[in-house]
Amino acid sequence: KDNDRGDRASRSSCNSKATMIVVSNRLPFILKRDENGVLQRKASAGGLVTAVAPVVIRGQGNWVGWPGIHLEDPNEKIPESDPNDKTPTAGLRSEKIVPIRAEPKLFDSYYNGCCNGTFWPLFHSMPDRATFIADHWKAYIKINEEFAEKTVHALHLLNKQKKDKNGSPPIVWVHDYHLMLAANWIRQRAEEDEIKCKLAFFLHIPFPPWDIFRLFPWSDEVLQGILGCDMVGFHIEDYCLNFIDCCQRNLGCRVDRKNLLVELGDRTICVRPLPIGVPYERFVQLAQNAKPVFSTSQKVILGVDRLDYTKGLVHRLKAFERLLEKHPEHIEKVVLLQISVPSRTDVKEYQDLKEEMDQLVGRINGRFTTPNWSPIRYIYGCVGQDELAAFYRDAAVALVTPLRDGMNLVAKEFVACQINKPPGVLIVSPFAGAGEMMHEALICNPYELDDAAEVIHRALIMPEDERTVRMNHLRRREQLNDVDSWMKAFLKAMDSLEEEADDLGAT
Ligand code: GDG
Repeated sequence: KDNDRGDRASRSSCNSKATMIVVSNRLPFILKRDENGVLQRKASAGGLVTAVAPVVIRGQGNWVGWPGIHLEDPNEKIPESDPNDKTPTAGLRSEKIVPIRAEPKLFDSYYNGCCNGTFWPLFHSMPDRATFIADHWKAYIKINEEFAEKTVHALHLLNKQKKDKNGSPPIVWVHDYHLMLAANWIRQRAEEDEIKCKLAFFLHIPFPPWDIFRLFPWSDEVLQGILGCDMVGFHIEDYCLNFIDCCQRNLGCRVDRKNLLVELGDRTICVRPLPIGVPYERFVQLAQNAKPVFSTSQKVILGVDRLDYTKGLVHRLKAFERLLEKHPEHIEKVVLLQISVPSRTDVKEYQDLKEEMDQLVGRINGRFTTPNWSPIRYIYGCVGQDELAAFYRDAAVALVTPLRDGMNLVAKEFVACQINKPPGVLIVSPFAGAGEMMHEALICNPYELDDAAEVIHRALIMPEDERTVRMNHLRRREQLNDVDSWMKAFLKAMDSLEEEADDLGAT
C-alpha cells in the first residue's frame, strides 16, 4: 500500500512565501578555522539542506544550530559565504544565522550522552544499548533551553522587521531527536511575549512503540516538549501511530487515530507522515556525468552506510558469507563493495563496531580469497558524490539492510542513479522506513542469515525483464516524491493546519 497521505500531499503544488526559522542541531554548514584562525564556512551537500535552505532564504528567515566548533568569543561574527560558493546555503546571510554557543562539557553530555547514548538506541528499539543518566538528561534540558531562547530572540527580530503585521506568522521548524523539548518552551515564551508563530517538529529517526518509549524515565517530558508544536511529522504512518499511542497512554491525551490528531489541553496537534525524498534529478545528473569506477567484470553488490550499529553491517557481512557457502557458483563472480563512513568515532561502541567489522572482513576474505579474487572490498571512509553516483549506477545489487532506520536515503539515491539498461536490483530491509514504500525492491530480514543469503542469490540471478519492471516503478516513485515535494508537502500541511484541527473526532 502506498503511503497515500504523503503521496497526495507531495503532488500538490505549494508556493508558500512563509518566513521560516529552521532549528536543527547542526547549522547547514560547518565552521572551520583556517591557518590564520579566521572562521570559514564549509558547505554541506545533503538533500535536506538543498530543499530547505532556498525556502529559508526566500522568506528571509533564520537557521538556528550548532556550528560544528565551540565559539568562545561571544562577539565573534559568523562569516559570509565564499563568493565562489554555489551551494544552496550560499545565500544565507550571516545575520540570518543563529549559532548555538555552549560550554563544551555540557554540549558533550547533551550530544554524546543523551542524544546518541540514549535517544539514538532507544528510538531504534535497541534499549539494551541505551544509557539512562540523569546528568545527561539535565544537559539535554539545558541545551534545548538554549536553542529555544535563541529561537525566541530570532522571532522577536523578525517580528520587529515585519512590515505586514497581518501577514501569515512565521513557521518555526524544529528538527530531530536532539531537540524534542525546545518547541514547548518556544511556544510558551512566544505566547508570553505575544508573538505569533506556527510550530512544527520533524523526526528523522523512527518513533518507537510505547513499550520501548516508556523505558525512558522522563518520557512524559519528551512528549510534552514535542506537543508544544502545532504539527508533528514523521517519515511513515507507523511512527505517527506509535507517537499517538504514547500520547494517549503516557499523558492520557484524547486522540484520533484515523485523522492522526492529539488533543492536549485546549490545543489540537496534527501528526503527519511526511516521507522524505532525495534530490532525484541531481543524482541522475551525477550518474550521467560520472566516469566508470569498477575495473572488474564481476558483479558488484554495494553497501553504503555510516558505520553505525543500527545499519546491520555485521549481519550483512555474515549474510554475504552465507551466500558464498550456500552458492559457491558466485565465487569469483561477485564482489561486495562496502563503504562505511566513520561516525561518532569518539564513542566506544562505535570504536568496537569498527574493530568487529575489520576482523570480520579479514576473516571472510581470508576464508574465500583466491589468487585472482577477494570477495569483499571494504572502504572505511567517505567517497566524493561523483564517485558515489558511479557506484550506485554500476552496482548490480544494492544491499540496504539496516536493523532499524527512520527512512534510509541510500536506497532512494541508488534507484535515482540506476540509469544503465538493464538495471540492477535493490534489496531493502522491512525495518527501514524506505522498506515500507519501495514495494518493488526485494525485501530481506537482516536477522535471518539463510533467508538474507537467498534474497541476495535471487537478486543476482534475476532476469533482465523483471529487473527492468521493478526498477522502472521504483524510479518513477522517487522522481515524483523527491525532496522538493517533501518540502512542499510540509508547507502544505502547515497551511491547512486550522481546518484539520477542527476535525478531532472519535478516539
Ligand atoms: C538519518 C536517519 C533518514 C553515505 N556515504 C557517503 C555519503 N553518504 C550519504 C548518503 C546519504 C546519507 O549519507 C546517509 O543517509 P541515510 O538516510 O542513509 O542515513 P542517516 O545518516 O542515518 O540519516 C535516516 C535520514 O536521517 C533523513 O531523514 O533517512 O533514517 O537515520 O545521503 O548519500 N555521501 C558521500 N560519500 C559517502 O561515502 N558523498
